[in-house]
Amino acid sequence: MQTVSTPTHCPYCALQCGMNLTPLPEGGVEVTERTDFPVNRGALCSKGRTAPALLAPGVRLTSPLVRSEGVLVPATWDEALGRIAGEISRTRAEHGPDALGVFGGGGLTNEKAYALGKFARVVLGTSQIDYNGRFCMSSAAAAGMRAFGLDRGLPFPLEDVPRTGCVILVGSNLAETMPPALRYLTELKENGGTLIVVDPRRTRTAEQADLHLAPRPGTDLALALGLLHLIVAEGRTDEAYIRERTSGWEDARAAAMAHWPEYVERITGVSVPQLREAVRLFCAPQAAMVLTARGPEQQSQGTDTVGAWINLCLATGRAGRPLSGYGCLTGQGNGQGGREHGQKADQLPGYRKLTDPAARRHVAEVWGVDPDALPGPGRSAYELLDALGTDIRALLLMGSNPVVSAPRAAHIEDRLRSVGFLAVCDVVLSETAQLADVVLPVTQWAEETGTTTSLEGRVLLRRRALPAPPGVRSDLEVLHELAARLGVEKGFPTDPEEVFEELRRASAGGPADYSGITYRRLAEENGLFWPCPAPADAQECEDASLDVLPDDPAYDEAAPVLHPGSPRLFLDRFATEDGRARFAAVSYRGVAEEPDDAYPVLLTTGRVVAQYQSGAQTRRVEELNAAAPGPYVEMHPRLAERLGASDGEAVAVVSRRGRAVAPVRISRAIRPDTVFMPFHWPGEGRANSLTNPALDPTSRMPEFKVCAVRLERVGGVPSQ
Ligand SMILES: Nc1nc2c(c(=O)[nH]1)N[C@H]1C(S)=C(S)[C@@H](COP(=O)(O)OP(=O)(O)OC[C@H]3O[C@@H](n4cnc5c(=O)[nH]c(N)nc54)[C@H](O)[C@@H]3O)O[C@H]1N2
Ligand SMILES: Nc1nc2c(c(=O)[nH]1)N[C@H]1C(S)=C(S)[C@@H](COP(=O)(O)OP(=O)(O)OC[C@H]3O[C@@H](n4cnc5c(=O)[nH]c(N)nc54)[C@H](O)[C@@H]3O)O[C@H]1N2
Ligand code: SF4
Ligand SMILES: [Mo]
Repeated sequence: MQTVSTPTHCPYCALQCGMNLTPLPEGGVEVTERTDFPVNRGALCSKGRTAPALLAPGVRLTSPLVRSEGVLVPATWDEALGRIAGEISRTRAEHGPDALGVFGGGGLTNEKAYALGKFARVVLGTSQIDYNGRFCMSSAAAAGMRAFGLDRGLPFPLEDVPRTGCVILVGSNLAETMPPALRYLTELKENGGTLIVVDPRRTRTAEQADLHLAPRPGTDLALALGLLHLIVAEGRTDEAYIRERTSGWEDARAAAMAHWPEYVERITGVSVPQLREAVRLFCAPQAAMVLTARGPEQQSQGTDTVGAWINLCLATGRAGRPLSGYGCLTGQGNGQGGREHGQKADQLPGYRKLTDPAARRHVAEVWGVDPDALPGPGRSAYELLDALGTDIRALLLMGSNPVVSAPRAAHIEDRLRSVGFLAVCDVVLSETAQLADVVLPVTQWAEETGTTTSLEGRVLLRRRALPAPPGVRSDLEVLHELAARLGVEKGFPTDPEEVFEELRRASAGGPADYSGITYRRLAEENGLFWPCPAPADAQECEDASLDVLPDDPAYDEAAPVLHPGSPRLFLDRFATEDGRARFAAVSYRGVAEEPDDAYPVLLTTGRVVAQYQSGAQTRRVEELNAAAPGPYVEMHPRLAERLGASDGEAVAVVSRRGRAVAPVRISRAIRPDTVFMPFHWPGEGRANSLTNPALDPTSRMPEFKVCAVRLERVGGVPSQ
């Protein structure tokens, strides 16, 4: 058999590594190296390499399931879709459109995220839609918006990282969460640059650092303010830059000056000499970057915390200049695009605001509806899940597994059980799908085409490499069918390219402008960075960008009118109204739940390399389970000794919200006042049974990264 390999991208994280998929003669598909994609240059982590394991029929869902007499039983598509449409109509008639909830995911392609947002607003007429990206990078997005007027996680490509002078990496463990990206940090050091890692744990990433700062979890805001204090005190600010390119310095400066190094040392546990050393390393070179990930962001003051880190860049003239700037390492496969096209509670496609009358008019016109018919902003993810069974009576969930991944998960599980009707689209029977009234089995990345936008802001084409098995349908087909059954026959095409063409028009003129991007260009150009507007003349755009390929003789002629995309932002001006970046005048405040006598230890949570998120996918892959078989509680030997627990022994971790049991893993890599649990597992070792849903007031991000717990010996070995 002639095998043709298809160049595409990984289904998992936001690095969106390039890979080739080669169908095997005996069925299935093999992942092979794809070296032409510059971001990973062929390298993959164990998750990407083993992703095809989930394509096998035994592992995934291949038939719709409908709950009958309490159990999920196989059903036809007609029955399953009919049941969902019926429940939606009934709920809406009885309780109004806002009793219908929709929950999406940052793993969905741009086309799906766009169609889901449109479905909620146009077909259901509900304001109640949000998605799991709220739990991910929302604090960085809010801070980026506030400072720069635009949120594109990285405003520069990763290839700039090794060429800067110093990187402060705050709360990212990319050696485990994006292994191929570690290369950018090792190259930075080879080039003579320095790396500072801020993490309460000495992770595999922190081991690479020239300087590792290990603050107490939840104190990054104080740390960043203390560093800014020293920058000012040591006269290391860039006054000309501050004058010409920023606003709000006086207030931010005054706030930082109240954070004396000794005070910051007391809060964070990072010594004054270490603070000084960080300032010295950061300020020495011409160019420097600050990159944040979930560590500082998943806090109830995450937006202010990121704002304080951005302040460091602004005060030293390191934003909107070559090889310098602030960036957020977005997490999910389409974590960037997923936050741009309308599955977020307050948003319309193109990163437009639902409250902006001009945005409403533009999108309503593309959708062929009355702008006044579009609902307003709805609840944030946690608040939406928390309202299930009360204000929200029916939920359509696509691309998330909140039973494992939501904060205060036992409560959310209870809400999901009490909602009148739950429909879940998934590729596997996740813990959340197990609670559903109807489960729809959908196609997977290798079986469907679509675009994602990577953490760099690079829009990429994922290509279909093999047919889907009988019995499954794509998310787009599901939305098309449901819309039709609810009386909307048009506007929900099943062909992803057709959806993308509409997305182009809907995003045109918005902050995340995709109008100059086409599938054909993406196929030829290895991705395009947004904003990538179409040329002013729409006809010219159709001619140029849709039909002319680089190998066409007409291309040279057309090329000048094709926007090249925007790998680097803000070099001339920021996206704020006056073109200036805005300092955040923020002051330290503590976490929502400080330790006390009853709950004396801090819990932080995160990831391990071999499992992905709620584990719905990766816990079904043998090789990954062998590498990371279950939850654990990482603790310092001193804490273990105090508890009297030995390595491998089961302990209970108890918070005000619940209890989890998992074996101890003793490690000197963690602070003695803190324990760490990965959150990938359900059941008794579920870390989210413990976490605190205290929300950041701006981003509505829950405080996943810190809560107060106590530890109890339970004796014996845990049962998982
Ligand atoms: N293997 C794997 N890779 C993934 C994922 C996965 O689930 N598994 N998920 C993807 C997604 S969606 C995301 S969002 C990214 C997340 O990528 P990362 O942000 O790198 O992952 P985390 O492990 O959640 O958190 C990073 C680090 O923050 C530290 N930390 C904890 N509390 C604090 C604090 O208060 N301050 C600071 N400064 N640091 C703190 C933790 O010790 C941890 O090492 O990974 C993506 N890649
Ligand atoms: N304690 C703690 N909790 C956390 C975090 C933490 O650091 N600590 N991190 C948070 C973060 S950053 C994130 S991003 C969330 C993620 O947590 P979740 O939202 O639960 O993410 P996943 O496990 O990726 O869930 C995706 C689900 O969608 C399915 N799926 C995959 N692709 C598709 C598709 O194309 N269509 C459909 N319909 N389904 C699909 C998968 O099988 C899976 O069941 O967890 C958050 N929870
Ligand atoms: S680093 Fe992310 S994108 Fe790359 S192979 Fe691993 S999971 Fe996939
Ligand atoms: Mo995430």
